[in-house]
Amino acid sequence: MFCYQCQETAKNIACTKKGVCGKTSDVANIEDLLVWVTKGLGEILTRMRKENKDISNLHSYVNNNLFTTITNANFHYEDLLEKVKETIDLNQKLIEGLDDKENLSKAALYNEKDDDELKLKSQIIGVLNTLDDDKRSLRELITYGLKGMAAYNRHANVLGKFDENVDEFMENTLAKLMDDSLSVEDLIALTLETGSNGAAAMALLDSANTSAYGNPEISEVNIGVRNNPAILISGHDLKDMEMLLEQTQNTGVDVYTHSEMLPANYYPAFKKYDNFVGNYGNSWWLQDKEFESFNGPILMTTNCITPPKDSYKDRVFTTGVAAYPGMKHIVADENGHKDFSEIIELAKKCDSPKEIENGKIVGGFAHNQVLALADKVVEAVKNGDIQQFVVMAGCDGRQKGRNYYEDFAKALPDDTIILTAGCAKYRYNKLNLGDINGIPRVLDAGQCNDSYSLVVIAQALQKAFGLDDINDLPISYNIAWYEQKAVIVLLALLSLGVKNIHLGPTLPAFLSPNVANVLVENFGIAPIGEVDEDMEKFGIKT
Ligand code: FSO
Ligand code: SF4
Repeated sequence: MFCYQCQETAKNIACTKKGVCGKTSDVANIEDLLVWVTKGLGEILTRMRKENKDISNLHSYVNNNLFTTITNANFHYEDLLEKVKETIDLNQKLIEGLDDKENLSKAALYNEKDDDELKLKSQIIGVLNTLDDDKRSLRELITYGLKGMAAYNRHANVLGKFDENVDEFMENTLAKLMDDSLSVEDLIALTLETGSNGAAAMALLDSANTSAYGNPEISEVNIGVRNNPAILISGHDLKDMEMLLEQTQNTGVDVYTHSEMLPANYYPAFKKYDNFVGNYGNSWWLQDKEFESFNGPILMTTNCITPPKDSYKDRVFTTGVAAYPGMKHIVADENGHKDFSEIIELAKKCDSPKEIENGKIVGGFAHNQVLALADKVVEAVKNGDIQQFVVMAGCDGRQKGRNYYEDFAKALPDDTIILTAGCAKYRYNKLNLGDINGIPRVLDAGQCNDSYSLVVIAQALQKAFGLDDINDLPISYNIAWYEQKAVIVLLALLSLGVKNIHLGPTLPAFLSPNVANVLVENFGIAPIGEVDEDMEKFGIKT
């Protein structure tokens, strides 16, 4: 195995024996094979599009395959092997229907069915097959961006929203990633295009979420517990959230969110369920303690699984692209409906959650809500009550160096506001940082995909202040990354012209020195340093 797709990769070089995330080498290898045959599928779909063939129901294979290889989504070798075989079969079937079958790639033509042969192939098909350091770096940067984009695209598709341009770009780009004639310059251009398509995918998901569930609104979220049996739901899939709330009505079973599902508490459509109690616990990496004390069943709707302890493993269920050996998996029927009755019945037999904290946190500051407060915000900036905004979006993680983000939030002066999205918020959303003229100092827009909201807010402020350049706003970017959705968020920000982003806790291991230089020179990307130094670099007066 050779995997360096996430921030916690071993020694910030690569995981080569076993993943720091807990992934085995077999799983890492079969994921590489799945990505490879999916590149072949991308090429075939691109050709079918040119031949005006109907491919509308085939995009989901691309999205699901890429999404399932995101860090902490799927640890299940047999499940991934099945997906590889299914894709190979699909590729062969689609090739038969092509008018032009000439010059297809090896990935498209690959037609192995034997499990042992597939395993052998998976060991030699990885990242290191691209020999040139810079091309490898850019190809992987784009691949990880596509994985993040696939996740957001899939969430939007599940809610009935599609963007043919996004699908076309993804499939075409998968094919281009196998094209040896593309130069480093071509790949840099493709990286930026990946960012702008990522922004389109995030806009699509934003419209899918808000049209299905309303605009997030200022909300106080209970972080304590009630005395009923309960189910904890984690991950990012709001459709699963809706189905779980529907099915738990009048059963005596409560529902709580964990980690990235916290923003479900901000949507009007979910507030009507009186068994939806609030949020339990913190970000994904603390699940081994928090799932234990929760006592009831847990539903993982997307990535963010950590290897479970035996004490709660049999209470964890997966669905969608998430899978873990030994955990029960809930599949959707042909209409997308999922039957959660087994989880609900199990909940009834479990103790109610143990309280680990109490009180409330405030969130729900996606673009619509913040723009409703725009006059107040603009006035506070003009009269000097707000000195600066700091975008501290992205991911949380286990590494010690991430204390930096809590220290940074604590050290920010009282006239600054943190704009956040993603699980990074758990480093400072319980610090009680107060408010400025009634505007809370931590404005949580939602999940990592809701970083899109932060861009909409920045663009609205740019207009309100009559500025030509988004970088002239009093906004600094101090972003934490962990997995591949953060990669597409970063590329989207770059494509929108945002400069001088500080990225931490470490720069991605998959950036070669030359590619890192391109990002530094053209976009002012910088690693984090010491809190005081960074505060000064951002021009924040303490
Ligand atoms: Fe965090 Fe996990 Fe949303 Fe990621 S929960 S780490 S960026 O998967 O997706 O923000
Ligand atoms: Fe290592 Fe991250 Fe890959 Fe897991 S996903 S194997 S931790 S680089």
